[in-house]
Amino acid sequence: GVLGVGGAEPPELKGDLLNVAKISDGGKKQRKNWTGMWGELTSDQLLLHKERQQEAGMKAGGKTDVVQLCGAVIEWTPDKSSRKNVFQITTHTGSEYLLQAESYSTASKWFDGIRKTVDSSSKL
Ligand code: I3S
Repeated sequence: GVLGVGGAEPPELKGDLLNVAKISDGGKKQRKNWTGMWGELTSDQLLLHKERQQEAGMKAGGKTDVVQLCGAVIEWTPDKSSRKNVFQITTHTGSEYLLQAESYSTASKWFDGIRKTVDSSSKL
């Protein structure tokens, strides 16, 4: 893709409930287990919060999964689930996450945002 001089700030997204299944942890296959998680996209990470309040930085006792996007690969993966709007993030350490949203507009908004973050953080 073509970025202007200085690049563009990656869009930061939050506030959507995403269905997440971690299917590999550092190359080790995991049993698929879909869980609703609150997404938050930063300049180089996808944070997946168990509790919505964690988006605001408040303690909520839930846990946050941190997906490093530098060197990651993101792709639509219609064959990996019977669900619609499923895409996969493969991190540089070989962890694989399936993400899904009921609405295509929500799924594609996150796909596009994460892809831009992957591109910009992998360039540094
Ligand atoms: O890829 P799979 O094995 O068809 O994924 C399904 C299973 O993980 C299933 O759990 P069990 O392993 O306990 O049967 C889940 O309930 C399904 O949601 C998974 O399929 P989908 O198509 O929803 O990703």
